[in-house]
Amino acid sequence: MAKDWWKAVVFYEIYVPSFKDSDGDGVGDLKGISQKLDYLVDLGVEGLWLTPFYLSPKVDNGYDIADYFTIDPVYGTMEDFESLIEQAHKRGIKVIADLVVNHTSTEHAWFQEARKSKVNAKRDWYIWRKKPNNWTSFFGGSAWEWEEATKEFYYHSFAKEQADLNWQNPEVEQAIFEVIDYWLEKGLDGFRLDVINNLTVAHEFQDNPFDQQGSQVHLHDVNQKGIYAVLEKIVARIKAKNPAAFTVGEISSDKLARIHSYAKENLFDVTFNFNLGSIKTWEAKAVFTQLEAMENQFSEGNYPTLFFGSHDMARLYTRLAENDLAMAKMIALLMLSARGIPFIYFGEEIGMQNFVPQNIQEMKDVQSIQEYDRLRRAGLDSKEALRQANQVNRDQSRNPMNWSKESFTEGVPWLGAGAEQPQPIAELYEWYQQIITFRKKGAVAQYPYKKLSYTKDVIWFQRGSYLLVFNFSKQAFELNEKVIAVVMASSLRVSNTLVPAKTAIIYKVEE
Ligand SMILES: [Ca+2]
Ligand SMILES: [Ca+2]
Repeated sequence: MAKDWWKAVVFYEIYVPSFKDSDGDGVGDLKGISQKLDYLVDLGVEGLWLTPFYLSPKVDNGYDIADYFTIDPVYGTMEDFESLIEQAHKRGIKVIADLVVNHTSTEHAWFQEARKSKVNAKRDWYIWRKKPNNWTSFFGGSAWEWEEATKEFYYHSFAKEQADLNWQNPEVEQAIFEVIDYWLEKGLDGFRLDVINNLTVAHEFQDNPFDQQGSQVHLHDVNQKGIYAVLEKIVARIKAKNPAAFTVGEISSDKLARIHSYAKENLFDVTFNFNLGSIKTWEAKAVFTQLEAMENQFSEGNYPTLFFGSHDMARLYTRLAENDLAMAKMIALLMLSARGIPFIYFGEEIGMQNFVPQNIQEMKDVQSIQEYDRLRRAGLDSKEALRQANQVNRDQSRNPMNWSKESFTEGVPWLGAGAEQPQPIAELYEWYQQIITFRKKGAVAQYPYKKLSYTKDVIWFQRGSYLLVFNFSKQAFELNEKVIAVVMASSLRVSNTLVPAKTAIIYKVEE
């Protein structure tokens, strides 16, 4: 297997509980994914990223792992996993999965041991203090939780049910190495490494400073000095086991230089850069600014990632395309033709929209529930607290895949009703399919940008012998370039050189 197979692949993120339910209990599962592999082949994706399916109490939907070596029964069995890998590989689809090693669930046997006494052999696998400092959790509130039994606080950078592992302890490293070996032996083709720059903290435990808006600056609890050395060892272990394994790091930062610093030789193949994906509106200047910044940061042979949706972001179709098919088609073409490694979030190819809980009982995301409770304590009424909490609610994009109007109707879907979704948009699906097919021919993805440029409301770039034009405006314009032919266009045209409003076009041009 070529070591850099991932450079040509379109990835597809599957949020496991929400993709396909095979047994009618209302929760997506591994067998369900196997049943839909032909759908993914038809769409053209060749890489899957599966969110956690390991044993978990699911306080944070599986990102709180209670046993790294066991499949959670709600998602199936080890046989189901092995069969999924086999079936995927047979179809030329690679599979990567989350490696969540910043923390474990407090239900993990390691933590259950650690909490027993201060002299327990596992005590130092986690981070304990007699007194908390001012560090806050990324889900809100103090990052320290009191343990009455041993009269100390343990550290959790996310929910209190997710205790941070102590990466200064070499035993932790060895234990996680076994996890890595185990899943690569099972046939995984790589890992998406969750919140990976949070792994180490400053062991002087200095208080964090605050910015001018009064928000805490995470100076001492992320991107700490020892982090690169630890990550290099993790990556070395992965590549020793499988030199072709792909690694993508989730770096919590909005600084491209910082994000990029984790994507290089001996570190990750790529890192998620959220700046492009999380832009607020589909506006040419904002998109161009990000493309240009990525181009300046990532040299040739070094790839940024391209995505506008994930299980942590509101759905692309609602948030960015404003429920407008023409805009969704432009976004898709940009994501799949710009320089970088694209990650489609499941359902965006059929135009799935946000799920918005109408009451607190419907809310499942630990982050927004904590925010709701905080707002209620601050005196807001339930309606206003719900409205504000929904703005940070990650359930928005976690609604079940809308396979049809009848999908997820057996049993109770774990989250919301897929049936409330409008019908899947066949035209959008076919557009994704066409672009991916075009991309696979290799005529674009392997070339650097020529003339990446922007004028009012229009972005264009050339790669190889193709010119891509994105007209963000509400007006058509006449293209003043010598073109050979139109290869694909996201809307109807009256002439080859006319670029209608809200339209993206691929032209064949002289190289
Ligand atoms: Ca199920
Ligand atoms: Ca940590």
